[in-house]
Amino acid sequence: MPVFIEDKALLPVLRKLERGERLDGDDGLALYRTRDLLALGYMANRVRERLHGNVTYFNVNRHINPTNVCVASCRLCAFGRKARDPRAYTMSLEQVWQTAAEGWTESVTEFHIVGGLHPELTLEWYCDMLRGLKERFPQVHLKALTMVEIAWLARRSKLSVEQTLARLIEAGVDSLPGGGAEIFSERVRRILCDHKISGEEWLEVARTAHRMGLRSNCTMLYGHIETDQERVDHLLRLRALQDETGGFVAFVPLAFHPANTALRALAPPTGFDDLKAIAVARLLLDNIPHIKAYWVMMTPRVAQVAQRFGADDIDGTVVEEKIYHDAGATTAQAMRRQELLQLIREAGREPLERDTLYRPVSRPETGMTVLV
Ligand code: V47
Repeated sequence: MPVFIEDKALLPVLRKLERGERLDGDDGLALYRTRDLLALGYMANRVRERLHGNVTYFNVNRHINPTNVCVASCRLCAFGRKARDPRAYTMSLEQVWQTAAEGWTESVTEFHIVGGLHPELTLEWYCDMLRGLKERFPQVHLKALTMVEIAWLARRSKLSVEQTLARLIEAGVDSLPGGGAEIFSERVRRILCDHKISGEEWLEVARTAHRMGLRSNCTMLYGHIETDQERVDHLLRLRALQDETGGFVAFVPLAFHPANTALRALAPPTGFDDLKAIAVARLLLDNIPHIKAYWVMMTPRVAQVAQRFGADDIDGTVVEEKIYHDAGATTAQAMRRQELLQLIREAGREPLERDTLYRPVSRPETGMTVLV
């Protein structure tokens, strides 16, 4: 037995990895069930280094949440509000553009735009918002609207998902974020988010978007009431769609934050769970290029360690995060580029600034591509 493995149940997985064989559901379960985090991390790190060498990616981005008004009442969410709630807000188009301009620097390469399922905002409103952003910030990539928001806009405007996406693409959407996938299990969705589209529908919107040439990310919300089997099923369904379309760029495991949600009595996932989520994802999702340790959700400390447990990305500067902070996150709302560089370097990795599609960003002022 290799000296780094304590849990014998991991040996068949290691053999498969050595032979370059694909892991199956049983392997996934063995990975989730092990307490041998170092062996798991070692295997995931080997795969990560084979794919990305010593590089850790980051980007300079800004989150914009145009509204928190949401017709769904997901028990997992602390962000959404009913329209009559005094804490509800909906930005005007001018306010969205102003928010985008706040703290603006030439370095920003991405706006990450998501919000609630608003009962009144129309598809045309979203198209105007996107057009206005493109006019003002033509060089910035618009990663906007989750599969859930797209399905909602399609339903409200009585268009197909394809027609809705065509309008959004024409208005300036460049790619889609990975949110709203939660856990595909119908059992869990009935409890956590029964107003949301089903897992099958989420995958179908992603399939359509990929077929139309849009790339997207994908996520899994873990650490609530899901079983290991349901986690494995979720990852394998993403992997199956990726075999078909190749459209996913990055996978982002999202740790559940229970504070201020209907599930506030649950204990939040631990650092151990977070590292495991990263490592298992790296090993099972053999066809998704990037695994992102989102520092806002994991804390910068765990996201840093995750760079040696399978992750190759730490996400970005973010600037103003609401979804996790409404759910009690105690991390900062923003991170300066310099801080990201330091976190990455201290993990012994080489920082590489990327755009949304993982192309290296070169900075004309320094003439450098790799920012080290
Ligand atoms: O869609 C909501 C989740 C997502 C809670 O694509 C919660 O690059 C934990 O999707 N506790 C939003 N999670 C975040 C997201 C994301 C973040 C960073 C990068 C990317 C990307 C995507 O957060 C939601 C939902 O799945 N969420 N409420 C909560 N209480």
